Amino acid sequence: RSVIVQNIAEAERVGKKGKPVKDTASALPELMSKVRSVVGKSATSDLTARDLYNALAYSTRDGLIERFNKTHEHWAAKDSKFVYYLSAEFLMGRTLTNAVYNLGMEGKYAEALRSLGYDMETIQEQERDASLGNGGLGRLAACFLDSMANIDLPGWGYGIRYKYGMFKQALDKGGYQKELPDIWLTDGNPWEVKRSEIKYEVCFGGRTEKKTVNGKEVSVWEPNQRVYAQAYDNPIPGFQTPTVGNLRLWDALPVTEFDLAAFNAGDYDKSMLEKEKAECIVAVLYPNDATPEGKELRLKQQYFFVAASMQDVLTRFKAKHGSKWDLLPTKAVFQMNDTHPTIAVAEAMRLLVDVEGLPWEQAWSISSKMLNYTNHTVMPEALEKWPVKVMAKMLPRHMEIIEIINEGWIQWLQSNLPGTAAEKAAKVAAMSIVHENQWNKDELLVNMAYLAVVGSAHVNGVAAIHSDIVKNEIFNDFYKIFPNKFQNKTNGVTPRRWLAWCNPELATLITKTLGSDAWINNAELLSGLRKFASDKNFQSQWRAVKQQRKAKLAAMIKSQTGDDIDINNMFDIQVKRIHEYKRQYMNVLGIIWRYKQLKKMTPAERKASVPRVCMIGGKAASAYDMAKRIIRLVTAVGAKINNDPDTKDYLRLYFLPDYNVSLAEALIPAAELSQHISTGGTEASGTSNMKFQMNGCLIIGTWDGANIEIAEETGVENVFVFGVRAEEINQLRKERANYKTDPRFNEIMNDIAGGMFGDKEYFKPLVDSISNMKVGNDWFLVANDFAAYLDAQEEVDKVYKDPEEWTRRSIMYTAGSGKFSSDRTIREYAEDIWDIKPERPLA
Ligand code: B1H
Repeated sequence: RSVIVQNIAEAERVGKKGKPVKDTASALPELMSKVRSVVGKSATSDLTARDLYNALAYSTRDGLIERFNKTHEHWAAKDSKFVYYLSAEFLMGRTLTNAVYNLGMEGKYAEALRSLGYDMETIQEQERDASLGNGGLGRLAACFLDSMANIDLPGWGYGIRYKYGMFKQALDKGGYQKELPDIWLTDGNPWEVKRSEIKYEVCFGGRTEKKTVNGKEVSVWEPNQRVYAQAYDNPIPGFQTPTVGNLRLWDALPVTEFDLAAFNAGDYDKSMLEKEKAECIVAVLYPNDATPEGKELRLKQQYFFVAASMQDVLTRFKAKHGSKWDLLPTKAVFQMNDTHPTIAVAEAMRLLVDVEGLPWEQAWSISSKMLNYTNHTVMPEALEKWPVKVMAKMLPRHMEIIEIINEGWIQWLQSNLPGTAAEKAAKVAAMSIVHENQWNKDELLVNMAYLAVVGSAHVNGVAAIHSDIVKNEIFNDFYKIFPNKFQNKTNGVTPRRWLAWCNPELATLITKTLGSDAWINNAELLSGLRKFASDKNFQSQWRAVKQQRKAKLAAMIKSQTGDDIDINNMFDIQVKRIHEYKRQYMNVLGIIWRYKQLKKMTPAERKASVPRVCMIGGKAASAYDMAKRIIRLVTAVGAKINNDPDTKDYLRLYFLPDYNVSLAEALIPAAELSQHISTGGTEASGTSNMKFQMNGCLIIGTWDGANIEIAEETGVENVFVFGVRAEEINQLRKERANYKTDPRFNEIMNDIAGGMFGDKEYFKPLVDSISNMKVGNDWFLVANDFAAYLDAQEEVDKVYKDPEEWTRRSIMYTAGSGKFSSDRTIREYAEDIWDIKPERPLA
């Protein structure tokens, strides 16, 4: 490479092969100028891929910032209404390729890189994922930002600039999950812009004191900790539009950086104490998915970013509109991503009443018009509840405000609920924002979801079935009182990252077939593929693309494991956070059954079977013991079957470590079958199901979350649907102590318990959790659904033996995926909840 690099001066002048460069003429000098100014090397020294990544990133950043400024000047001039998406998580993944493609600069840079002996893919590998999220909820926030910019919707994301994101997952020698810190910022982050002048004070702790101000008794908060929130902006480019949106993340800084007096007195620890305490707040993302963590530091994080974001919005509002506070809801709306930012309800009241001096009623009317809440999980135990004691200690004024809100709410209920006094009392107790802990009568809790429902203009679920559960079960009492408050907004994913950029091979074929690339911004146009679904010639091109992507993935697995994988075998993938409700366990049991069948077959019978390469990936929360045992079961079963000479040509199982956004971008285009097999009524939506669908991957799944709508769009007959439905599970749970389990299921339980895969002591709790049918066991009905699952898998094999039928279905999936573009989702939010219109800046 150094030979090539020494020719840079020459390449800059004439380009590759001595031909004068046109497009590259502008990119190469630009890159080389960044090599000098940012990387600090001269053009003739040895350039590494990392150097070129930095040069490319900073060059791209220039383009982003220029458009960012134009967009925001335009929106400011128009005084556009903004949406602020408050989220504790933004799972952004890598930025480089997405930015280069969205800005339409790929040709220019690809050519320049080629002349230096590199390609985009190698350079992109240099970037670490920004993993500031757990799973679906955080990635949804990232897709939403992409779509907001893409449809020119004035809006920002607001979150936390965690120093350590989602942990890096490795496997130790024994095949158990090992968690390593995600140190993502050490090499610098070219994609953020520090806004040194944008800094707010955020306070914690202390107490409140009653004082008389202007003849009125008021409660004054005297906190005992203060930190600064420091803004960092992350530009978000749209595609084929000049709009560049923003994700503003907050870092925490000490008010006093360094205590010189303490240092001089020899107390070195104390001299740094304040800095450490501030940094602690934003140090790390809590790695729990779909269940909240009730730790004090978590509440501190939540309040920290909410308080900074709201002050920021109010500061800008005041600069424009002074104290015309009634205008605020016409200029700003907030979307609360799950309960994590719902302290916003109390913070809005504190800012408007305590800081701006508005009467309570006026403040409430403003606040409850501009806040909205999205629920993402149906499991009641997953709704955040903070002990009153914790809240009162950390945020004493907010606790008072919540009590005032609750008193008003209870009074309102008393005078508006129908029924006898006793009936009313029962309802009031059930709907109170502050209530007893059902497991500990001595403890009072603040129910953050109830606070959000009472304090919001709109509440929504994330898929049709989920929104029904939100209305009819979780918040049914509230729904009966405010039926119009509740909506559905089925999730979506960005077709830029999740089809066009991650699967350029398929994108090229689609564009060629549809005659234009307009589908990238108008995914409904993908339905135009339906008429080619049975076209033999098109089918063979479609299959060739899949084979290409399978080969790429096989090469990756070969480099990691040394194993050769036959790309004519079916690629069967399940990737998502490890959870009992998602039932990775059932997938493994199915693989064990397949293995046992293969073992019994003659070589000729095996040859006639459908060979599969099964892949499972996902992280287990560090404290989620069962999930970790499931991972170990995957690695143990994989170790056995991948090394069995009788079966290894017909069945493999790989656990893919460190599932993250970038790995998903490599896996999803290569998948032929993907599994979305949660117990009916437990997965709110799922979003990877949409990404697989877009990439023409068939689905085996339960009638749950967005699977239902995906099946409707794809054609139910094209999806492998099985298992109990949401409406049946309550009854089945009651009966499960009595039901007869399938003999195949019992046999496998005995195999695991008997040590067929080693580690039998370690697997015992796993076996016990679903095989001893007693009350409380097998909550997610693995035993009950197992037979139906095996039947559905048999149907999968049957269809796979008919490549034309399989390919026809595959095309129908992509053709039916238009609805699941997050552009559609965001348009619905904009129209039905936010009341915001697109506003495109001039190019
Ligand atoms: C989802 C979460 C979640 N639902 C608590 N709930 C968390 C809850 O750190 N915490 O405390 C983190 C995450 N995440 C997911 O949201 C659902 O399980 C998916 O079904 C859904 O597709 C996704 C996006 O709506």
